[in-house]
Amino acid sequence: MTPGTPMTDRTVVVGAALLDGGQLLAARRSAPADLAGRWELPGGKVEPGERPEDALVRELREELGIEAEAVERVPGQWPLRAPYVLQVWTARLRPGSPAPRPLQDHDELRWLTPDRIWEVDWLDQDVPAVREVSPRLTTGPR
Ligand code: 9L3
Ligand code: MG
Repeated sequence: MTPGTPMTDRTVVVGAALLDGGQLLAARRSAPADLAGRWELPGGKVEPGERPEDALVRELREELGIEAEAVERVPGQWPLRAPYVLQVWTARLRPGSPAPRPLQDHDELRWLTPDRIWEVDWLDQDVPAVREVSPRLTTGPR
């Protein structure tokens, strides 16, 4: 990094543990090729100067066509390809939001009940985050 370059949020990738009715939304990536077919917590890169919670709402609108809100940060952060790190928030649909549909980067969505959470092939990087979130399916936002 150039000396004097201010540190911003741009190395953070936000992922959403979108919870609804005790189920977690998993999204299957269609791109890039090395990630296609694997499942993730939907989200993406925080833009310079953007709050991570705002990036989450923006990414969910772009990728899934939903109106969502961040609820709380899941403790921890997990390394992605350098310099990115994954941070995760639980999130919920706002009243009246359309149902999620795959608009970009995904080709399938699935709502997972707690007993089914490990039935999809999560991206390696998302596994620790999903493990952290899974107990909240029974206690988190309904
Ligand atoms: N990534 C990993 N797990 C996630 C997300 C949302 C993203 N839950 C990785 C995949 C890409 C990078 O972060 O290598 C940037 O994500 P995107 O902007 O392509 O969604
Ligand atoms: Mg994305």
